[in-house]
Amino acid sequence: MSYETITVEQRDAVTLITLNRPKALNALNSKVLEELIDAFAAYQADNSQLCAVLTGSGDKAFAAGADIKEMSEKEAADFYLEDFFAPWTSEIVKKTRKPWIAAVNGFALGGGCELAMMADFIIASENAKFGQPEIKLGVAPGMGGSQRLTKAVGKSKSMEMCLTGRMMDAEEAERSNLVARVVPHDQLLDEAMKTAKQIASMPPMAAIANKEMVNAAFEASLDQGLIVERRIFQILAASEDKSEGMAAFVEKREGQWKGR
Ligand code: CO8
Repeated sequence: MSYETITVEQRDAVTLITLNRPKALNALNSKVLEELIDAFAAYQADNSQLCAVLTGSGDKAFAAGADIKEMSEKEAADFYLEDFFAPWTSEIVKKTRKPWIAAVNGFALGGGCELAMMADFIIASENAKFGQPEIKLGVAPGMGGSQRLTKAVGKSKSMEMCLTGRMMDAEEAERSNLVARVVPHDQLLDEAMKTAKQIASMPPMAAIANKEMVNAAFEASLDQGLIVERRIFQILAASEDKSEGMAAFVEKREGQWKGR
Protein backbone atom coordinates (compact mmCIF):
# COMPACT_ATOMS: atom_id res chain seq x y z
CA MET A 1 0.00 0.00 0.00
CA SER A 2 1.35 3.44 -0.86
CA TYR A 3 0.68 6.42 1.37
CA GLU A 4 0.66 10.21 0.91
CA THR A 5 1.64 11.39 4.36
CA ILE A 6 3.71 8.56 5.82
CA THR A 7 6.24 6.01 4.57
CA VAL A 8 6.39 2.41 5.74
CA GLU A 9 9.32 0.09 5.36
CA GLN A 10 9.98 -3.40 6.66
CA ARG A 11 13.54 -4.03 7.80
CA ASP A 12 13.66 -7.72 8.70
CA ALA A 13 11.21 -8.10 11.60
CA VAL A 14 10.95 -4.35 12.29
CA THR A 15 8.41 -2.02 10.65
CA LEU A 16 9.66 1.55 10.30
CA ILE A 17 6.87 4.13 9.96
CA THR A 18 7.89 7.70 9.15
CA LEU A 19 5.62 10.74 9.34
CA ASN A 20 6.27 12.42 6.02
CA ARG A 21 5.00 16.01 5.89
CA PRO A 22 8.34 17.73 6.60
CA LYS A 23 7.22 21.11 5.18
CA ALA A 24 4.43 21.23 7.77
CA LEU A 25 6.78 19.86 10.45
CA ASN A 26 4.87 16.55 10.18
CA ALA A 27 1.67 18.12 11.55
CA LEU A 28 -1.01 15.49 12.11
CA ASN A 29 -4.06 15.91 9.89
CA SER A 30 -6.91 13.48 9.15
CA LYS A 31 -5.02 11.88 6.28
CA VAL A 32 -2.08 11.13 8.59
CA LEU A 33 -4.48 9.57 11.09
CA GLU A 34 -6.18 7.45 8.41
CA GLU A 35 -2.83 6.25 7.06
CA LEU A 36 -1.32 5.57 10.49
CA ILE A 37 -4.37 3.50 11.44
CA ASP A 38 -3.86 1.45 8.28
CA ALA A 39 -0.09 1.08 8.80
CA PHE A 40 -0.42 0.04 12.44
CA ALA A 41 -3.18 -2.47 11.55
CA ALA A 42 -0.92 -3.95 8.85
CA TYR A 43 1.96 -4.16 11.33
CA GLN A 44 -0.29 -5.84 13.91
CA ALA A 45 -1.61 -8.35 11.35
CA ASP A 46 1.75 -9.34 9.83
CA ASN A 47 3.24 -12.24 11.79
CA SER A 48 6.69 -11.58 10.33
CA GLN A 49 6.78 -8.14 12.04
CA LEU A 50 7.63 -8.14 15.74
CA CYS A 51 8.42 -4.52 16.62
CA ALA A 52 7.76 -1.10 15.05
CA VAL A 53 9.46 2.29 15.15
CA LEU A 54 7.62 5.56 14.48
CA THR A 55 9.67 8.63 13.64
CA GLY A 56 9.41 11.96 11.81
CA SER A 57 10.98 12.88 8.47
CA GLY A 58 13.31 15.85 8.17
CA ASP A 59 15.71 17.10 10.76
CA LYS A 60 13.42 19.39 12.70
CA ALA A 61 10.31 17.66 13.92
CA PHE A 62 8.78 14.39 15.04
CA ALA A 63 5.42 16.19 14.77
CA ALA A 64 4.73 19.83 15.63
CA GLY A 65 1.15 19.05 16.62
CA ALA A 66 -2.26 18.34 15.29
CA ASP A 67 -2.74 20.30 12.05
CA ILE A 68 -3.84 23.72 13.24
CA LYS A 69 -4.80 24.82 9.73
CA GLU A 70 -7.18 21.85 9.34
CA MET A 71 -8.64 22.25 12.82
CA SER A 72 -9.20 25.98 12.56
CA GLU A 73 -11.99 25.25 10.05
CA LYS A 74 -13.92 23.13 12.53
CA GLU A 75 -16.57 24.20 15.01
CA ALA A 76 -17.24 22.78 18.46
CA ALA A 77 -20.15 20.73 17.17
CA ASP A 78 -17.88 19.09 14.55
CA PHE A 79 -15.32 18.11 17.20
CA TYR A 80 -18.06 16.68 19.42
CA LEU A 81 -20.09 14.89 16.76
CA GLU A 82 -17.00 13.34 15.13
CA ASP A 83 -15.63 12.47 18.58
CA PHE A 84 -12.54 14.12 17.15
CA PHE A 85 -9.20 12.62 18.31
CA ALA A 86 -10.85 9.40 19.65
CA PRO A 87 -9.41 7.07 16.95
CA TRP A 88 -5.81 7.86 17.96
CA THR A 89 -6.36 5.83 21.10
CA SER A 90 -9.12 3.44 20.04
CA GLU A 91 -7.64 2.48 16.65
CA ILE A 92 -3.89 2.80 17.18
CA VAL A 93 -3.08 2.41 20.88
CA LYS A 94 -5.71 -0.18 21.80
CA LYS A 95 -5.44 -2.30 18.65
CA THR A 96 -1.65 -2.46 18.47
CA ARG A 97 -0.85 -5.24 20.90
CA LYS A 98 2.68 -5.69 19.57
CA PRO A 99 5.43 -3.34 20.79
CA TRP A 100 6.34 -0.05 19.15
CA ILE A 101 8.81 2.73 19.90
CA ALA A 102 8.62 6.46 19.14
CA ALA A 103 11.98 7.80 17.91
CA VAL A 104 11.62 11.55 18.54
CA ASN A 105 13.94 13.52 16.29
CA GLY A 106 12.92 17.13 17.04
CA PHE A 107 9.75 19.01 18.02
CA ALA A 108 7.08 16.81 19.60
CA LEU A 109 4.45 19.41 20.42
CA GLY A 110 0.75 19.19 21.20
CA GLY A 111 -0.60 16.19 19.29
CA GLY A 112 3.01 15.30 18.39
CA CYS A 113 3.96 14.95 22.04
CA GLU A 114 0.72 13.06 22.63
CA LEU A 115 1.45 10.68 19.74
CA ALA A 116 4.97 10.00 21.06
CA MET A 117 3.48 9.24 24.48
CA MET A 118 1.14 6.67 22.89
CA ALA A 119 4.19 4.56 22.03
CA ASP A 120 5.38 1.88 24.45
CA PHE A 121 8.42 4.04 25.07
CA ILE A 122 10.28 6.99 23.61
CA ILE A 123 13.88 7.22 22.47
CA ALA A 124 14.78 10.86 21.90
CA SER A 125 17.55 12.61 20.00
CA GLU A 126 19.47 15.36 21.77
CA ASN A 127 17.48 17.83 19.65
CA ALA A 128 14.07 16.61 20.84
CA LYS A 129 11.71 19.15 22.39
CA PHE A 130 8.45 18.17 24.06
CA GLY A 131 5.54 20.42 24.91
CA GLN A 132 1.78 20.85 25.25
CA PRO A 133 1.39 24.42 23.94
CA GLU A 134 -2.36 24.12 23.23
CA ILE A 135 -3.15 26.73 25.89
CA LYS A 136 -1.54 29.34 23.64
CA LEU A 137 -4.21 28.53 21.03
CA GLY A 138 -6.98 28.92 23.56
CA VAL A 139 -7.50 25.19 23.89
CA ALA A 140 -6.00 22.24 25.79
CA PRO A 141 -4.56 18.79 24.98
CA GLY A 142 -7.09 16.56 23.22
CA MET A 143 -5.19 13.37 22.36
CA GLY A 144 -4.31 12.27 25.89
CA GLY A 145 -1.64 14.83 26.85
CA SER A 146 -3.13 15.92 30.15
CA GLN A 147 -3.38 12.27 31.22
CA ARG A 148 -0.32 10.57 29.74
CA LEU A 149 2.06 13.46 30.46
CA THR A 150 0.87 13.64 34.07
CA LYS A 151 1.31 9.91 34.54
CA ALA A 152 4.81 10.11 33.04
CA VAL A 153 6.27 13.21 34.69
CA GLY A 154 3.95 13.83 37.66
CA LYS A 155 1.44 16.57 38.45
CA SER A 156 3.75 19.50 39.10
CA LYS A 157 5.76 19.38 35.90
CA SER A 158 2.78 18.39 33.74
CA MET A 159 0.70 21.22 35.18
CA GLU A 160 3.50 23.72 34.62
CA MET A 161 3.96 22.59 31.00
CA CYS A 162 0.23 22.63 30.21
CA LEU A 163 -0.32 26.01 31.87
CA THR A 164 2.69 27.79 30.38
CA GLY A 165 3.04 25.87 27.11
CA ARG A 166 6.79 25.76 27.64
CA MET A 167 8.94 23.12 25.98
CA MET A 168 11.03 20.50 27.73
CA ASP A 169 14.37 19.60 26.15
CA ALA A 170 15.65 16.04 25.77
CA GLU A 171 17.84 16.14 28.86
CA GLU A 172 14.96 17.28 31.06
CA ALA A 173 12.65 14.74 29.41
CA GLU A 174 15.01 11.92 30.34
CA ARG A 175 15.43 13.24 33.88
CA SER A 176 11.63 13.45 34.20
CA ASN A 177 11.04 9.89 32.96
CA LEU A 178 9.22 11.02 29.83
CA VAL A 179 11.76 9.24 27.62
CA ALA A 180 13.64 5.99 28.07
CA ARG A 181 16.90 7.22 26.59
CA VAL A 182 18.53 10.19 24.81
CA VAL A 183 20.99 9.54 22.00
CA PRO A 184 23.07 11.74 19.66
CA HIS A 185 20.88 13.21 16.92
CA ASP A 186 22.65 11.46 14.04
CA GLN A 187 22.40 8.08 15.78
CA LEU A 188 18.69 8.22 16.64
CA LEU A 189 17.34 5.96 13.93
CA ASP A 190 20.16 3.43 14.28
CA GLU A 191 19.68 3.26 18.04
CA ALA A 192 15.90 2.97 17.79
CA MET A 193 16.19 0.25 15.12
CA LYS A 194 18.80 -1.59 17.19
CA THR A 195 16.49 -1.57 20.22
CA ALA A 196 13.53 -2.63 18.06
CA LYS A 197 15.57 -5.52 16.62
CA GLN A 198 16.47 -6.59 20.13
CA ILE A 199 12.77 -6.64 21.07
CA ALA A 200 11.95 -8.48 17.83
CA SER A 201 14.41 -11.22 18.79
CA MET A 202 12.48 -11.98 22.00
CA PRO A 203 9.75 -14.63 22.24
CA PRO A 204 6.86 -12.76 20.51
CA MET A 205 4.07 -13.83 22.85
CA ALA A 206 6.15 -12.86 25.87
CA ALA A 207 6.72 -9.40 24.29
CA ILE A 208 2.96 -8.83 23.96
CA ALA A 209 2.43 -10.12 27.48
CA ASN A 210 5.10 -7.85 28.99
CA LYS A 211 3.55 -4.85 27.21
CA GLU A 212 0.08 -5.74 28.47
CA MET A 213 1.33 -6.06 32.05
CA VAL A 214 3.21 -2.75 32.11
CA ASN A 215 0.21 -0.98 30.58
CA ALA A 216 -2.00 -2.42 33.32
CA ALA A 217 0.06 -0.37 35.79
CA PHE A 218 -1.26 2.76 34.07
CA GLU A 219 -4.83 1.66 33.59
CA ALA A 220 -5.77 -0.27 36.72
CA SER A 221 -5.44 -0.06 40.48
CA LEU A 222 -2.40 -1.79 41.99
CA ASP A 223 -4.52 -4.78 43.09
CA GLN A 224 -6.11 -5.15 39.65
CA GLY A 225 -2.70 -4.67 37.95
CA LEU A 226 -1.12 -7.36 40.12
CA ILE A 227 -3.90 -9.79 39.15
CA VAL A 228 -3.37 -8.99 35.44
CA GLU A 229 0.36 -9.61 35.90
CA ARG A 230 -0.13 -12.96 37.66
CA ARG A 231 -2.71 -14.25 35.18
CA ILE A 232 -0.58 -13.35 32.16
CA PHE A 233 2.46 -14.88 33.82
CA GLN A 234 0.49 -18.10 34.41
CA ILE A 235 -0.64 -18.19 30.75
CA LEU A 236 2.94 -17.63 29.55
CA ALA A 237 4.10 -20.50 31.75
CA ALA A 238 2.07 -22.83 29.49
CA SER A 239 3.71 -21.58 26.27
CA GLU A 240 6.11 -23.56 24.09
CA ASP A 241 8.48 -20.58 24.16
CA LYS A 242 8.65 -20.79 27.96
CA SER A 243 9.77 -24.44 27.73
CA GLU A 244 12.20 -23.56 24.95
CA GLY A 245 13.53 -20.44 26.74
CA MET A 246 14.26 -22.32 29.92
CA ALA A 247 15.73 -25.33 28.11
CA ALA A 248 17.94 -22.99 26.05
CA PHE A 249 19.21 -21.34 29.22
CA VAL A 250 20.06 -24.68 30.84
CA GLU A 251 21.71 -25.95 27.62
CA LYS A 252 23.63 -22.64 27.20
CA ARG A 253 22.29 -21.89 23.69
CA GLU A 254 20.06 -19.27 22.01
CA GLY A 255 16.30 -19.93 22.16
CA GLN A 256 14.40 -20.73 18.94
CA TRP A 257 11.02 -19.00 19.26
CA LYS A 258 7.71 -20.30 17.94
CA GLY A 259 5.65 -17.32 19.05
CA ARG A 260 3.24 -19.49 21.07
N1 CO8 B 1 -0.18 22.55 12.23
C1 CO8 B 1 -0.10 22.95 10.96
N2 CO8 B 1 1.03 23.46 10.43
C2 CO8 B 1 2.10 23.58 11.23
C3 CO8 B 1 2.09 23.17 12.58
C4 CO8 B 1 0.87 22.62 13.09
N3 CO8 B 1 0.77 22.18 14.33
N4 CO8 B 1 3.32 23.42 13.11
C5 CO8 B 1 4.07 23.95 12.14
N5 CO8 B 1 3.35 24.06 10.99
C6 CO8 B 1 3.79 24.59 9.71
C7 CO8 B 1 3.90 26.11 9.73
O1 CO8 B 1 2.64 26.70 9.55
C8 CO8 B 1 4.85 26.36 8.59
O2 CO8 B 1 4.14 26.24 7.37
P1 CO8 B 1 4.27 27.41 6.23
O3 CO8 B 1 5.72 27.33 5.82
O4 CO8 B 1 3.32 26.95 5.18
O5 CO8 B 1 3.92 28.68 6.92
C9 CO8 B 1 5.80 25.15 8.66
O6 CO8 B 1 5.11 24.15 9.42
C10 CO8 B 1 7.10 25.48 9.37
O7 CO8 B 1 6.81 26.03 10.63
P2 CO8 B 1 7.44 27.39 11.19
O8 CO8 B 1 7.76 28.31 10.05
O9 CO8 B 1 6.54 27.91 12.26
O10 CO8 B 1 8.81 26.84 11.81
P3 CO8 B 1 9.67 27.49 13.00
O11 CO8 B 1 10.96 26.76 13.00
O12 CO8 B 1 9.68 28.95 12.89
O13 CO8 B 1 8.86 27.11 14.34
C11 CO8 B 1 7.59 25.67 15.81
C12 CO8 B 1 8.72 25.78 14.74
C13 CO8 B 1 8.03 26.34 17.10
C14 CO8 B 1 7.37 24.17 16.08
C15 CO8 B 1 6.32 26.32 15.27
O14 CO8 B 1 6.03 25.81 13.98
C16 CO8 B 1 5.09 26.12 16.12
O15 CO8 B 1 4.97 26.72 17.18
N6 CO8 B 1 4.17 25.23 15.66
C17 CO8 B 1 2.92 24.97 16.33
C18 CO8 B 1 3.15 24.17 17.57
C19 CO8 B 1 1.84 23.94 18.26
O16 CO8 B 1 1.19 24.86 18.74
N7 CO8 B 1 1.45 22.65 18.36
C20 CO8 B 1 0.24 22.27 19.01
C21 CO8 B 1 -0.83 22.25 18.02
S1 CO8 B 1 -2.45 22.12 18.75
C22 CO8 B 1 -2.70 20.48 18.98
O17 CO8 B 1 -1.85 19.67 18.70
C23 CO8 B 1 -4.01 19.96 19.52
C24 CO8 B 1 -5.13 20.92 19.85
C25 CO8 B 1 -5.45 21.88 18.73
C26 CO8 B 1 -6.82 22.53 18.82
C27 CO8 B 1 -6.97 23.65 17.76
C28 CO8 B 1 -8.39 24.11 17.65
C29 CO8 B 1 -8.56 25.19 16.62
